[in-house]
Amino acid sequence: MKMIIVLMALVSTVAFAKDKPAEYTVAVTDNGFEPSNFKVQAGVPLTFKITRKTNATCAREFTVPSQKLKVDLPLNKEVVIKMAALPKGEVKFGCAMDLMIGGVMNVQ
Ligand SMILES: [Cu+2]
Repeated sequence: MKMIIVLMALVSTVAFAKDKPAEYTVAVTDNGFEPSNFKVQAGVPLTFKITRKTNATCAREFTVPSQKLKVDLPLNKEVVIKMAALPKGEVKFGCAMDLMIGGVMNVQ
């Protein structure tokens, strides 16, 4: 009986970890999105915390064309963006001008 309880606790812990959204902190600087290339967990809801720290570039939105996502990034203000889980593969993101400034999420 004790064994079963331990097992159940373990299973619920794993399920919780799987459902917990993964968080990514991104800054927009004179160098573009930082990081601009990062690994993302597949099948897990995503939360991005993005702060634009420069006015000197055109990267004033966070767009993810494949997800039809476009969010304004006000200067020096953290924007929290929730995204549904992504399938495995490469997902491009970037500025609103055809990702001229942008990066790639490697969804694994
Ligand atoms: Cu641009």
